[in-house]
Amino acid sequence: MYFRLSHLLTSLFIILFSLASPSALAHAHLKQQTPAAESTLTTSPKEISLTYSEGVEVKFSKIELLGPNDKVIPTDELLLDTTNSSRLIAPLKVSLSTGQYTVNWHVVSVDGHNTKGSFKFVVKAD
Ligand SMILES: [Cu+2]
Repeated sequence: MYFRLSHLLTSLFIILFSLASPSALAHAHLKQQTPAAESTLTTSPKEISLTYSEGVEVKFSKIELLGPNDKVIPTDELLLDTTNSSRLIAPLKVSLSTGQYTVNWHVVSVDGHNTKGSFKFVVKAD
């Protein structure tokens, strides 16, 4: 009986420890984006904005915008929102014409962990 109980306690400790591990909690997950994923816009956006669950390091983060035929669309220097260290802004240099666009992002959160992802949106600017 004693052996079984100690075995159970050890398992419980391992489970609690892995749940409480900061590395499992502190990654920057994308919470909100503008334009919204899978949305269709009738006018070109002025910027791409991404809001994360954690503060991010703008110097080590990247937003890439691809247009129709995977053509790279130039964006201005990536900015951190001055009032929200979890929000990145990529101002657009050009007006987006009709087509499908892909945003590929890669960020480093303030705890040094990397996360990445991508989403698409459509512009129908007729
Ligand atoms: Cu992390």
